Amino acid sequence: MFGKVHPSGLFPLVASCDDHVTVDVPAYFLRLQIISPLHINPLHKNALAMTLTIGASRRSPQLPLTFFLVFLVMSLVQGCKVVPDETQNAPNVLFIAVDDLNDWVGVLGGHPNARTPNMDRLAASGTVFLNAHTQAPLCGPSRASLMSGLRPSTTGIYGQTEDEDLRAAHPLLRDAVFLPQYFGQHGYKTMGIGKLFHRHAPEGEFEESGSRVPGFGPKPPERRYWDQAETSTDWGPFPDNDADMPDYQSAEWTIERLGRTHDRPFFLAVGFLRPHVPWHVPPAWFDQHPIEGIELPPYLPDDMDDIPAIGHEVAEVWQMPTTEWAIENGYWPAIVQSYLASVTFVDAQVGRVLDALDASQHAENTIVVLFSDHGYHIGEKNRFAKHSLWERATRVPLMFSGPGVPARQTVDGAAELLDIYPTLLELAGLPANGLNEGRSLVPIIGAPSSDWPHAAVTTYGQNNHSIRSAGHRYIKYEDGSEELYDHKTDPNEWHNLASEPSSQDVMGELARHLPQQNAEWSSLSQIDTYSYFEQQKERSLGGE
Ligand SMILES: [Ca+2]
Repeated sequence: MFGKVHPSGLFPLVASCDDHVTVDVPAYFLRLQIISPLHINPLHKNALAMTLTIGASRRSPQLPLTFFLVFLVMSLVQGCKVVPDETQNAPNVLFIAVDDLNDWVGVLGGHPNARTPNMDRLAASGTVFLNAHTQAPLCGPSRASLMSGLRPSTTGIYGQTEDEDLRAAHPLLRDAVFLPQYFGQHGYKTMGIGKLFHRHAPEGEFEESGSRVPGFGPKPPERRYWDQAETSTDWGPFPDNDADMPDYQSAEWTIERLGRTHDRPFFLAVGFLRPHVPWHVPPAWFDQHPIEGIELPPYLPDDMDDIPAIGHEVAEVWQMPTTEWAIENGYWPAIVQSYLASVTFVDAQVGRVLDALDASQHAENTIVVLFSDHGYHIGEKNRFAKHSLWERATRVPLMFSGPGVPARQTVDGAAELLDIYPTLLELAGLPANGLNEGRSLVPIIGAPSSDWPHAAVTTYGQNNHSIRSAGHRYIKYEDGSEELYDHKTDPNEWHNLASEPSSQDVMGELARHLPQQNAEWSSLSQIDTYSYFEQQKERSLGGE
């Protein structure tokens, strides 16, 4: 377990040393003890002791040699993997990703008809972030960001990127350690199923992969209401049985693994597909949302009139239904019902997994994180889509529970999905990853009412950013156009205040959160159904 290093044996150790390294140069000289930052974490009961014993020859105690040895050992330790203590008190991680789930979750209050008893139960058993936002309003770049710990504006991954292309998409990603693998490198058993990265996960990311059923679940033989090749958007009850849904099967796979005894702590990830389109789930879930009781979300017909021209281009979603169309055809209540039914269905799958965890030997020693990759407009701002820098598309559920996370707690401070990576490391007592651009939320989990001066940044394309603070949303596009919304008086973001003289100070303050870097588009990333993004990528990469 512990490496014993002789000068001649240094090199083999570099690849495999762990939490205790002894360097023993014949005879005498220097004894040095290093307590790494890891041990200061009070949440991790099994503080690791790292002791370096350096001996140098009694016959040759020259100072230069000693310094050389100290330097060598420090370099060695920096490159070490730190393995959790063998007594196995290191907490497990259950990582639950939900696809396209906006804030229509009971505890988040996004819709009066939302019915999510299981996510509400998870929230009550831990800490829920009420002002959490995605880094990109699109699956691929959001997941690439949270898994790599890097902002879209750092990597140029503004659009969809195949899992196997991720490493080649930007030089920083070549040697980056994605979140599951980071746990794997620190002694965890990693297991994952379903949609976790853009499709499932890069090859080899998980020690045990349950893969993903391609697509988004069973569809009726014919499209029912919306037939457009570039989207799976459609709705209504289908199929008859939960067991035919990939999400049900993913829960099953996860439950089986929660029932096992593992020889190491585990990182177990499950990525659910609903409420991603198509909004087809079995009829029983529609029965929980009778159409006559459905409330429509807030809608202002001339809402888009005060948005700058580029704002319309950036948020273009030509293949999706508009709200005007849905109203004209009488479909809006059915769409709302179908989305709500899809949410309640996926909530039940989350519930099955949580029940299995509660019944398992891992119940007391597992950190749970649940999040969605971005939000979704269900008619607000004349659209049924993600693809925007507004609240409906950026706000996400984000909740943690388990060891070190107080129960029945809500946090108002702004959080980003990028924060999941460093937060999980700190909760698990693992060393921080220096490449992470997010921040650990552990301080605010420990003191939710403390001052938290941070804001959440969402990026859509190159140099189009949205900043969400406690009270405002500020958007700045690449051409300098701006939007400002005051959430205290305008939670629906209907009235753009950017042109008012009294807004200038607030906008100046919020602009300080804009990323300093706006990387050029990665050639391996695309949003190719929209002309604005195709043209922006061409401009970015120097083509005309
Ligand atoms: Ca407006």
